[in-house]
Amino acid sequence: MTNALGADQVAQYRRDGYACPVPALSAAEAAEVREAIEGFERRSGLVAGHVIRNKGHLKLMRLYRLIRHEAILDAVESVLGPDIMVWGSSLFVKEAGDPAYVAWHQDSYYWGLEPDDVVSAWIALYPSTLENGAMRVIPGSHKMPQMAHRKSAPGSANMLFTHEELAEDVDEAQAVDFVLGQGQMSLHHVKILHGSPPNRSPGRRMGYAIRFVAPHVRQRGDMNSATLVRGQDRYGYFAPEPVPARDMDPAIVAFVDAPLGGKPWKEDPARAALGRVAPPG
Ligand SMILES: O=C(O)CCC(=O)C(=O)O
Repeated sequence: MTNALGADQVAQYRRDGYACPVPALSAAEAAEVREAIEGFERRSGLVAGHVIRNKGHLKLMRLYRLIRHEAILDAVESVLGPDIMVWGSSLFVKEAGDPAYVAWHQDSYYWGLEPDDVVSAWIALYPSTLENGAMRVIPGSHKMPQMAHRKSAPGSANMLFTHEELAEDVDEAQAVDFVLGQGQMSLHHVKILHGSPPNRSPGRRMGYAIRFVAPHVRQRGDMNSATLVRGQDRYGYFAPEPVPARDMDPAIVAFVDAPLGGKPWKEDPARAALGRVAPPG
């Protein structure tokens, strides 16, 4: 059975820039993915929200399987079409009572992907609630021109890597909260304004966001690798990524975490040597 979005949800995605909630994983599958992440934390003593924050699908085998999950891809296909690549993934963890928040921003501001056929599937690995800091969006903001961003105040608890935020005030009265049950997901457009408040609950909040692109999308800058997960790549704009054979393979971790700002990935011989075409989805 397919998990394609209904016509009303596709219309909502086009009009408002999001679809939510969308079924994705069973509660058991969500618990299994969570356990893969938390088991890694227990074994390594490391903080997953830092160590596998970026492209975790190349670091943990369970996440590599997750990016090919048929139900997730069916829903993504409804908005991107049949050819789908994973350009990135991000793990967002907010601990109980954590002041960390995600400032209002547009992903398009700093990803450098064009055109905007780019959608994030944010999968709730614990339920995502108003109390624990569910994500919020401004419906329709994906149709606004690209907006200016600025650095957040030094010492602020903004979780974004770039420590940036929208340069103007947001009318939060317009915001829609993405309340999700464990295993449900939201889909959001790369240009939609979004953010999330701190976790005021006694439990953890954890979401895994997979960044899907259509193969005709191009990357400005140097983060240009991606993994084909469904259909065909007729363009070759992204360097293929290595296929992990085990959790935290040191060579693959080096591939993912090499500092940005150097050579484009496609032109970097060390990364090119590591890259192999991923098996078709
Ligand atoms: O997890 C959050 O609260 C924010 C996630 C986010 O900014 C994103 O997935 O683009």
